[in-house]
Amino acid sequence: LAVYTGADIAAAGLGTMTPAVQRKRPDGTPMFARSHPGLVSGWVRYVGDPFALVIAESLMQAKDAAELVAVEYHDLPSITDTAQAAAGKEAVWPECPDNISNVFEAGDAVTTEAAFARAAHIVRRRYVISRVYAHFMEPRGVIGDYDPGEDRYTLYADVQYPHRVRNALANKIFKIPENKIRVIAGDVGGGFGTKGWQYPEHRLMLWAAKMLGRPVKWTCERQEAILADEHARDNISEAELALDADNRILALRVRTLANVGAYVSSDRNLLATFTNVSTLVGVYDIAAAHVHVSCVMSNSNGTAPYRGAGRPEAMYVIERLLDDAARELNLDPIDLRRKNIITADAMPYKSAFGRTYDCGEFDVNMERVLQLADRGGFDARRQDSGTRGKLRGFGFANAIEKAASPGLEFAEIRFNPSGSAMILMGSKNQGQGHETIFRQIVAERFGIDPSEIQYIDGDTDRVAFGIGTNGSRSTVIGGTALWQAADKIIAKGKKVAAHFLEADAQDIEFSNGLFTVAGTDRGMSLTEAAKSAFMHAKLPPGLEGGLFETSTFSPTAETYPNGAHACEVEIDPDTGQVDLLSYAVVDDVGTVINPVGLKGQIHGGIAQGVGQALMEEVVYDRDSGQLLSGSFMDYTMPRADTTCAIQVESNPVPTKLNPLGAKGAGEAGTVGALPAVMNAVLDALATVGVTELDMPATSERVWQAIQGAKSE
Ligand code: MCN
Repeated sequence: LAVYTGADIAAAGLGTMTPAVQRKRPDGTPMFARSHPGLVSGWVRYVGDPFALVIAESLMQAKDAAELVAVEYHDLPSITDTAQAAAGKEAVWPECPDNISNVFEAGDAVTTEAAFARAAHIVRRRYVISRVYAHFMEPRGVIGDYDPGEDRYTLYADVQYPHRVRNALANKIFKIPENKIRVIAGDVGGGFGTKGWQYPEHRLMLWAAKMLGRPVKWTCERQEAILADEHARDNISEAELALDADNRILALRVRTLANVGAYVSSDRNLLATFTNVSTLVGVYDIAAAHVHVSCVMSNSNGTAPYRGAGRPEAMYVIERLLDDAARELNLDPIDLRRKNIITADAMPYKSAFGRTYDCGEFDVNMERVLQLADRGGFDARRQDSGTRGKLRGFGFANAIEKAASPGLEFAEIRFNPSGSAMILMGSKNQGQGHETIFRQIVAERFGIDPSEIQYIDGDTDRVAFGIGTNGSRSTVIGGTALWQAADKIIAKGKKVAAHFLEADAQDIEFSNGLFTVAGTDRGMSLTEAAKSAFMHAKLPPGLEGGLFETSTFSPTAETYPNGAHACEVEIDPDTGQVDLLSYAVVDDVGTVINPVGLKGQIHGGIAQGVGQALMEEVVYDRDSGQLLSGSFMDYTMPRADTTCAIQVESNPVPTKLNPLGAKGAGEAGTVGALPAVMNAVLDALATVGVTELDMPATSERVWQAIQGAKSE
C-alpha cells in the first residue's frame, strides 16, 4: 500500500520530542541532545534505528516488501561500549566528539573532599551495571485510525501513560489540540517503565492512517522488540567510601558513566541518570556525599527507565561497596552496617543529598530479615555445601528508594441512576492489579461489594486526566485522589440522605455504607442515597442532582519505601553455575493495601533483579556494533527454576504524607535484589580468592573468575 521513509516524515512536518531538562557539557557549553525524528534519513546510528515504513494488506506482503527495500550502507566505525564511548574513541555525532551529552552532579563536593582528607580508610571500587531489556510478556502493538469527518486521530496502543502520550503527540508531533487525539490503552501486557512513552510507531501509524484513509496496524515481534524498544541501566561507577578509625562512614564519592544511547529525545533518556541517584547513601548516616554523572552517547539503542530507574543502580553501588569495605577491612559486613545505619529515632532524617526520609525502621528490617534468613546457621550450611564440593555465599542488602514523587493524579467516582458505581482512574494499570486495589479502597469506604464496581482506565476520552504509572506512584497518589473523591461522595451523600431522612446534614453519620441520623435508627444506604440523588423532582432547591465526584492529588514530598534483603547462593566451582537457594525480604511500604498484590509485586521485582544479576544482558559486538543478544537464544531470561521460594514479611511504618499511610511498592523488589544477589555470589567466591566480579554472574564468567584466582 505504501512505503514511507524519513524524507516523507520530514516533508509532512511532523515534530519530534525534546528534552525539558537543560544541563551543561563538561566544558560548560549547553547539553548536546538530538531527538529521534521517527524515521531517520541518511544516517543510522545504531542497529535497530528505523528508517522505512512498509504498509501492506497482510503481514506476509509487508515482510516481503520490506525485504525489497534496497539500502546502500557505508560501514562507519561504531562505539557501543560505555567506557570506550566515554573515552571518545569514535564519535556518535561529529558535533559531539567526546560523546558526553551532559553531566549531572548532586551533593557537596567540598565537604566530601574534606571528609576524604581526614579519613582513616578509603575503599575504592569500580562497579559495572549491565544493559538489560524489560522483555514484557506482550511486545508492543499499535493501531492508528483517522476520522476525516471529525479530523481526529485514535491511537490504540499499550502505553503506560495514555494522557501523556496523547499530549506529546498533540503538542510535539502533530501540533494540534489535544482533543483531536484519543488514546486507548487496553490491557498493557507488562510495561516495567519501558512502555512508558512515545515510540515512533505511534506517530507513524496515525500519520499513515490519515495518508491511506484506513486504519493501520503494527505489532512488534520479539526480535524487533529487543532491537528497537528502549533498553535500560548500562553504567559504570567509580565509588569511594571514606571511613574513620572506628569504621564510621564519613563520606561517599561516586563518578558514573551512564550510557544513554544514540539519541537524547526526551527527559526519559536521562531520567535514570539523575532522578534517583540521591538514594546513593542508602539507609546509612553519611554526612557528606557527592556524585558526578556523565551521560555518554553511543551507537546503541536509547536507555530509559526500567523497574527502579536508577534506584537499583544506586543501591547496587552502596551495598556492594559496604561488603567490599568489610572484606578489605576484615569486618563483619552486617556489623559495619549496624554501626552506620540510620535508626528510627533519627526520623525525619535529611540525607547528604538533601532528601528527607520521613519515617522507617531500617534497623528493625535488617535484624528481622537476618532472623528470617537464619544467618546464625549460615556457617553450618556453608560447611555442608563444602562437603558437597560447592561454594556457599550469604548476600545481604538494605534498600531504600524514592517513590511517588510530587505530581498530579486523577480519580473519579460515578454513580449511575440505578445506584451502581464506577471508578475512572487517571493511572493506567499495566499488570500491578489496579483493578483490585482501587475497587478495594472504594468498597471498603462505601461498604459495597468490589465486584459490583465498574473499573475504567486507559482511555483519554473517558477519563478526564491522568499521568500514569512510574516511580511506584499509583497507589499513593491515585489512591489518595480516589480517597478524596470518596470523601466528596460521602459529603454529598449526607446532604441527599439528610433531605430524605428529614434531618439536618450535620446530624448525618456515615459508616459501613449506611447514612444514619445520629442517635436514631433511621438511615439509608449509600446506594439508596445515590438512586435518590437522581430523583430530581424530589430534591430540594439548591441540591444538584446526580452523584459524581472527581479529585486530583499531588503529594508534598516523595515517600521512601525501604526494606532489607538476604539470600543464599551455592556455586559449583567446576561449572561456575550459581544456584539461588533462599531469599527473604522484610519490606516497609507503609500501609499495605493488598497483601497478596504486594507479595506478587515483591516476587516479580526480585525475579527481575535476580535475572539481571545472574543472566540477563543486552550485548552489542564491540567491533561491528551488531546486537548479539537478539533473541531468547542469546538473551537469557530467569525462569521458575532460576528463583527459589521467596519469604516476604512486612514491617509497615505508615507515612503521614498521604491519608492512606502508603508508600510505593512496585519497584522495591528489584531495588534490593541486584546488590543482595551479587553480594551473595561474591561472598561465595571470596572463599576461593575471587573478590571482584561484574554482573551478570553467568556460569562462564564465574568459572573464568575462579580459574583466574587459581592461576594467581
Ligand atoms: N501495593 C500495596 N500497598 C502499598 C503499595 C502498593 O499493596 N502500600 C501493591 C498493590 O497491589 C499495587 C501494587 O503494589 O497495585 C503496585 O503499586 P505501586 O507501588 O503504587 O506502583 P504502581 O501501581 O504505580 O506501578 C508502578 C510500578 C513500576 S514503576 C513498574 S516499572 C512496574 C511495577 O510497578 N511495572 C510492572 N510493577 C509491575 N508489575 C507488573 N505486573 N507489570 C509491570 O509492568
